[in-house]
Amino acid sequence: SQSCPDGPKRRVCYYYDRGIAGVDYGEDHVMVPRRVDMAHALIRSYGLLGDMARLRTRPATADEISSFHDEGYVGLLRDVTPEGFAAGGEMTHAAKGFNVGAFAKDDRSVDNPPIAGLWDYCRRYAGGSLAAARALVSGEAEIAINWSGGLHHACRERASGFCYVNDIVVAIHELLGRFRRVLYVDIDVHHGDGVETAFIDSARVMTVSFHQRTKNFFPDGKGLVEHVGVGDGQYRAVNVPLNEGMDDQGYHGLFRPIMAKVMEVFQPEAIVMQCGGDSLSGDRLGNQNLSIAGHAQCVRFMRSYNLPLLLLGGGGYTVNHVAACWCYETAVAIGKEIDDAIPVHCYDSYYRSQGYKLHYPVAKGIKNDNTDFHVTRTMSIVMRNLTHLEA
Ligand code: ZL4
Ligand code: CA
Ligand code: ZN
Repeated sequence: SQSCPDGPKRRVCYYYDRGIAGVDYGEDHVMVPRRVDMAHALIRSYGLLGDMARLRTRPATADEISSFHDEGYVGLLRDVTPEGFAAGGEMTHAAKGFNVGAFAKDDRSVDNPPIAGLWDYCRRYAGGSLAAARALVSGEAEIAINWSGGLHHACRERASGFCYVNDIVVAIHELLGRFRRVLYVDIDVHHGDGVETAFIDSARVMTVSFHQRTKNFFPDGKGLVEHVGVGDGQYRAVNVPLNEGMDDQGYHGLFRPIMAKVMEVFQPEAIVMQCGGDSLSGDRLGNQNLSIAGHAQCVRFMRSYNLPLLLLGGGGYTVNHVAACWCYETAVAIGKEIDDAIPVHCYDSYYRSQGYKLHYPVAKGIKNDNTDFHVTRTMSIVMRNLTHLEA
């Protein structure tokens, strides 16, 4: 096959379901599914759709979603409506029990509102990750992409952190039908707790999360460097906590050696990467300082191992940043250079503040609280944990 700067071009399958664009978490909610439509429009305007196969659209079924989730919870996701919830009866009570809710500002469940079309939304984004996993299993794709997936906080029987169905866990289960060991890498600024917990005692799935761990940052009390997994999964959960203000150089000083060691000791047969864009500079929720190039360098690094690779979305709350990032990462997946100038397209006005350039500059004068002392300590603990897996 044709060659590109990072080795041969890859067969890339891309999944996008238009039904996701109109999903509304609520007027002032920070999660905006339309950002995936923005990424898609950008990808199309750069002409990247011609370099990928499009996957057939089929929303996941209740049975497929139940491969991980609790039946009662799946039933609630299917039945709950904004009106039914507002009525304040039994459904309201049931929803709150599954951490789906609204209204009370102090209530954790405001994160996970009973939105209109919730079940349809879950089926569509999970269907995308499942279709992508199947394209890797069949060998149809070397890299498969679903930017609407990556909802890493959802638990077996409850919603959490804007996530209802854990499409990642469902996709990994599918991959385990064919691949002996699957590596999960999570560069979202939040800890990938739902995925870590699902495979906490599994020898076949290794989870690695890089995340912000500062006072009260969600999910509180998770993702400590000392959390390494249990039973058969011991040392197969890797956590890399960060302070605020990490820049590209500091991030890669950790990412490359840690991931190289993980690859060496775990020897996965497939890789799933959650590419949450909230670790980018200027995010509404995250406080990190990565550039798009720095974020995408993580993708490029994992891609260089030439294993079946599933790329998923996740967080990302400054919509123009995250859409630009996922478009650029799509180009990286294909192995194609794209121009910095954003083409004229339906959403181009969103990029005005970044001068209609894909690569916006990182924030200046941000303090990097990740001191050499902190980084060196984290690195040495993680590396020591990983030596336990050496043959
Ligand atoms: C919002 O403005 O830290 C939800 C959530 C809704 C609209 C109106 C309600 C206003 C920020 C967040 C009150 C909101 C109070 N609205 C939210 C402990 C918390 C309880 C809820 O990227 N309040 C909970 C979840 C995190 C908490 C982060 C990241 C997902 C992912 C993968 C999930 N929850 C404190 C916050 C707003 C809102 C504004 C919000 N929620 C920010 N951080 C959280 O990892 C997709
Ligand atoms: Ca993470
Ligand atoms: Zn996040």
